[in-house]
Parts: sequence; C-alpha cells; structure tokens
Amino acid sequence: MKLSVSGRASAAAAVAAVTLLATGFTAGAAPASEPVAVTAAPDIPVANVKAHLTELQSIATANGGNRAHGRAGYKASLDYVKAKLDAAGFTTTIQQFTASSRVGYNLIADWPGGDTNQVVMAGSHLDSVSSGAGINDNGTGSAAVLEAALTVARTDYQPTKHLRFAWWGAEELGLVGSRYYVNNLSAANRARISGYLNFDMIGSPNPGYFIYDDDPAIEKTFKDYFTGIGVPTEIETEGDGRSDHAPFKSAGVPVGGLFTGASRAKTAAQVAKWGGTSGQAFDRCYHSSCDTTANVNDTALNRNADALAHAVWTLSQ
Ligand code: DTR
Ligand code: ZN
Ligand code: ZN
Repeated sequence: MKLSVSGRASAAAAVAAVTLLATGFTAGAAPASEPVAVTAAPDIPVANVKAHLTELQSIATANGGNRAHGRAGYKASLDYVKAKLDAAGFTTTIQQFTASSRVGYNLIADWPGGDTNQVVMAGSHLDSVSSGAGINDNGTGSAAVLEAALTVARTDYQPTKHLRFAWWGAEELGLVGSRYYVNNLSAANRARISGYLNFDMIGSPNPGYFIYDDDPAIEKTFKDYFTGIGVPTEIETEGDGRSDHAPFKSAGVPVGGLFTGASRAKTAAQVAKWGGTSGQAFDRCYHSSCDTTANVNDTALNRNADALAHAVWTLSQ
C-alpha cells in the first residue's frame, strides 16, 4: 500500500495520514481498496508572509498612507501581488469595476491544471480603509493567500481539483469586489466552485483563533489542523456577512475561513486559552492609522498561514 506524505508534514496532516493508514485495515476484513496518496501541505514560512507585509507597508507609506479603493496605494498593491504571481507561472486576470465613482480591481490567479469542474478558491480583500495602511486588515490575509499560492508554484503542487486564488477590491465599501465577481459568474461557472475560503484579519495583535462555521466540511478541515497543533478555537460569530465569503455563500457556494478578531474585547476566558490581554480589543488598531506592520502577532499569522495551506491542500486532492 502506497502512502506518501510529501513536503513538510504538519502535525494534522500526519494525523490524517495515520488515520488513513488505520482505516485502511480492519482486523479480519479484506484490505480496503488502495488508499490514495495524501500530500501534506508544506510549511508556509512566516518570514515570507511578513516580507509581503513590509512591501504593502512601503506601498502605503509611498501613497498617502493607505491602500484604499480607488487610490494609488491599492493599484500599487495589486501590481505587486500580480507581478509575483505572473513570475511564478499563474494565469492572472484583472477584473475592473466602478464603486463610488472610482475604478476598482479584483485580481484572480488560476494555477494551471486540475479539474476545472471542481475549483477550490482561496481569497482575501486587498484594500485598506482610507485611514491607514491596513496591514492586519487585510494585509495579513492577502499576504498569506499570496504566499500559499507561491508555495503551490514553488513545490509544483498538482492537485486533482483546480486551484484559484483571489484578491478583492473595495471590500471596505461593502464587499463590492467579491460581489461583482460572484454576480458576473455564469451559473455553470458558479456551480464549478466547490468551495471558497476567506481570510480577512488573521494576524490580530491580541489574537483569538476563530473558524467560520458556515460549511461543516471546511470548518472541520480547519478544526483538525488546529487540533493537530494543540491550539483551541472558537466559532466565528462577529462577522456573519461581514466579509468576502458572504456573496459566495449567498450564491450557494460552500464557504469557510479564519479570523483573529477585530474591535470586540477579548474575555478573561479567552485569555485563559489563548493568552493576551483581557478586556482589550483583539485589534485595537482596527480601521485606524496604527494598523501598520507593528500591529501583527507573528504567532497568529504563522499558525493561520499554515492552516490556510492545510485547507487548500486537503480540499483540493
Ligand atoms: N469586515 C471586516 C472585518 C471583520 C469584522 N468581523 C469579521 C468577521 C469575519 C471576517 C472579517 C470580519 C473588515 O473590516 O474588513
Ligand atoms: Zn476592514
Ligand atoms: Zn477586512
């Protein structure tokens, strides 16, 4: 029986592999059919994710202090992400739309190969509010999705399903870019999306570990990862409908995602499981000018970037 766990096996993937091995043989019964190889997600180097955040900070600093929709800082952010993806071999598409009388852009990156009737998507909004650089909200999600995509290319991962990554514009205006994308999908193309994973604020300085509870299978994929690394999680309750997964969910696409918290205060019970500061917001720089590279918890960013990769690899095989 061939069972390979290639790449740097995460604890959860190793558990999954062992589970597969265990379920392959039931005492006294004929061996189950040959299990498929389980490819574990590689580790996502948090230093690489942080390098993208440094670049996004530089872009904001050079463009009036923000990366907001319709401003030069957003387009410069998009150009940075697109250049990395083009160089890595992705097929990129820029989708243009108008919101508040300003031109906005979505960036879609398809990894060539896989069954295009089964598309696994991972996305994040790339825009900030106009009051700041938007590094936690949402440079963290954008940088982690970018580094996961670059890791797909770097390892030449060839999954059964087709992989698509997205960076949305004008989320802060009300999910405008992601809604424009979903509304402009044909019914056939919408039905081809087997799941959409959303990452919006995944490095909050006083972090919680929240998992969206929309699609049970996607939720379990994330839950298994965090269980595998011994980190407790909670169901995300602050944001139903408040980020880019909402248009996909409204269109019937299975969705899930991760979140480390915004302006709500962390409770004493949450401090007992996660550490941090009780009575203080998960991100006290939410939508503020202090949302800079200093406003990120590296441990939370690292864990969530690896959980993101685990879900992309697991759900695409
Ligand atoms: N709407 C997001 C921040 C946000 C607030 N609650 C949640 C829950 C889940 C994801 C994101 C959020 C923003 O300001 O970009
Ligand atoms: Zn925001
Ligand atoms: Zn956000």
